[in-house]
Amino acid sequence: MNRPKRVLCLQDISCVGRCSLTVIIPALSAMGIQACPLPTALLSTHTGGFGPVELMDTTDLVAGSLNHFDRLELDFDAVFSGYLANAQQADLVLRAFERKEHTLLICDPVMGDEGRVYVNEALKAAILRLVQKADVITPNPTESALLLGDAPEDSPFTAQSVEERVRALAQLGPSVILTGAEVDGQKMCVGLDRTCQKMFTVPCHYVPVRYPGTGDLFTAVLTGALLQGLELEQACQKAAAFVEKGARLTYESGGVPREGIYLEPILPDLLSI
Ligand code: PXL
Repeated sequence: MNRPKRVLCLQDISCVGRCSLTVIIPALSAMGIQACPLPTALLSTHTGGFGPVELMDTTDLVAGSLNHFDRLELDFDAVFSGYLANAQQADLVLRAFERKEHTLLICDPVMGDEGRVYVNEALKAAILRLVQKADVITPNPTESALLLGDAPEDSPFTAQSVEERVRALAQLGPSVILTGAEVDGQKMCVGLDRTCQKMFTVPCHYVPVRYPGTGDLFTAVLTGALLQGLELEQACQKAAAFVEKGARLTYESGGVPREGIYLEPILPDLLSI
């Protein structure tokens, strides 16, 4: 048997609230892929609804660990970055992106949502540098506007305006999946695969509640599916269907939104994805 593929995951650990590494690790493991977590911060909970959090900065750990991996000449099949605590960390991720050729580079440019921005100008500029090196990016509408230097508005799209947005993002370099876009009244992912220049849409049925961590879970399943050899469009379909199922189950079960989606009961689905 070949060794399972492995992904260096640069994200935070939020102890409670099912997001970032606490959903990414189980999802990748269930897909037969080794997740190597390098935490960008340690938090008591995520920042979306539990009040003031306990937070430990781990920038030194990230820097030292990347040096250690260099000394070991470790190879990763993919590097996947998400929540970053500061611009220095984003520049460290850039180093991780530049370590080896033939590594799949996935950047979820975590900067904001629903028109709100979580990052300062320095971190925004550093994330833009990462995006330009990445193979695939998965911004939400707010992040897509920020990446293009626009105001972080989260307004609905038309078929034409969403195509313009995605093509402009692809001009930065990577393949693009714009997540959670409302296009002519329908929520969808809109993608552009740079390898074949094909645009595609994946309609999604949203429940009327926002759960934290759904973007992290989406990009984790997308990464796993790409490493399994699927094309971007098929990988996007798998990831969107899985997150949609989790959100529906949680909504129908009356789950508390800030706790995230009920991942544990549906994790077995990923064994055969
Ligand atoms: O992507 C969800 C997420 C990840 N990490 C932290 C967060 C959140 C959402 O609020 O606060 C620290």
